[in-house]
Amino acid sequence: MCDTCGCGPEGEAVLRRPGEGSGHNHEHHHHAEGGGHQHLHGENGDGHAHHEVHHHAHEGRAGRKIGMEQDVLRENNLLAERNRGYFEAKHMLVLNFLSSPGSGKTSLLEKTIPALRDVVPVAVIEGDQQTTNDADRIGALGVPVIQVNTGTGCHLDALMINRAVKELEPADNSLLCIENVGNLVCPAMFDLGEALKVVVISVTEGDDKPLKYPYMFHEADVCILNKTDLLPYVEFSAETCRENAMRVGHDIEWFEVSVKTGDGLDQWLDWLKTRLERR
Ligand SMILES: Nc1nc2c(ncn2[C@@H]2O[C@H](COP(=O)(O)OP(=O)(O)OP(=O)(O)O)[C@@H](O)[C@H]2O)c(=O)[nH]1
Ligand SMILES: [Mg+2]
Repeated sequence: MCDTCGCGPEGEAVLRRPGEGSGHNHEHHHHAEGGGHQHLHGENGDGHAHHEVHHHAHEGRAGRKIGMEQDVLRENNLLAERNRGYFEAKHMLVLNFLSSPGSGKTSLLEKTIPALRDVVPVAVIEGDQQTTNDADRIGALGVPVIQVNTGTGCHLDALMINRAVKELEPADNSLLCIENVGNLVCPAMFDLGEALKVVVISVTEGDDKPLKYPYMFHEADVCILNKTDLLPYVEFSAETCRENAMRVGHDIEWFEVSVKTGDGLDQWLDWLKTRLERR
């Protein structure tokens, strides 16, 4: 449950048992009556896992909360469209990089930017809860970069990008890379005005992740499977992961890379160069 973006609206909990559905259909929504909400309680006193669903009828509470979340998203979407108009007017290509923490977003940028900077001007917006670690890494490449620290927030939003872009003043015809906060859930809901969402997943995360986090993979235009150099050491099927990603994001562009060894990076870079030319 995230209080900042209200990504877990109470009363919308979906309760499943093993084998009940694929995880990306939204059957079995248990809507509590009267705008109430549900709690899942864990272990009981004698150590047995004991799940109980309590329905509380706090009149209108969930209703007001969902209303607020819709307002937040509507406001975000309006501002994201303004960002998008600005980017288009400046003939910029804007990519939003998303993943769980540590999948290799910054590492991928460290390889992507040097390969493209002779082709286009590149600028970067880094999103993290704390530290300028990633901005420092990107700054070392000599490209303009702004770090947005979200504090308790778990995602970037369109207003943060709007403000960061005013600071950054990216060049016309440039490539702007936005690295979102490491999180496979909330950032999927927030349009920033980007042209493409690029989700990075690494082989240590499990090949079922696209099914478990379907919103992210549904929203993504591109999926980059990273750390393929580790495939011999983990139980992970790249083919299964690709199939799972295709099930929730039917026309997702799929790349398999090892940022560490450089394997597969040419395909990604060629594709990106083609996108830049088409712009
Ligand atoms: N073995 C291996 N390690 C990698 C690869 N790519 C990145 N890493 C390592 O994975 C770790 C995390 O990489 P980052 O690039 O910081 O990941 P990130 O997605 O930017 O992380 P956050 O910004 O914290 O969400 C680092 O220790 C990298 O060296 C790869 O292809 N293979
Ligand atoms: Mg990073």
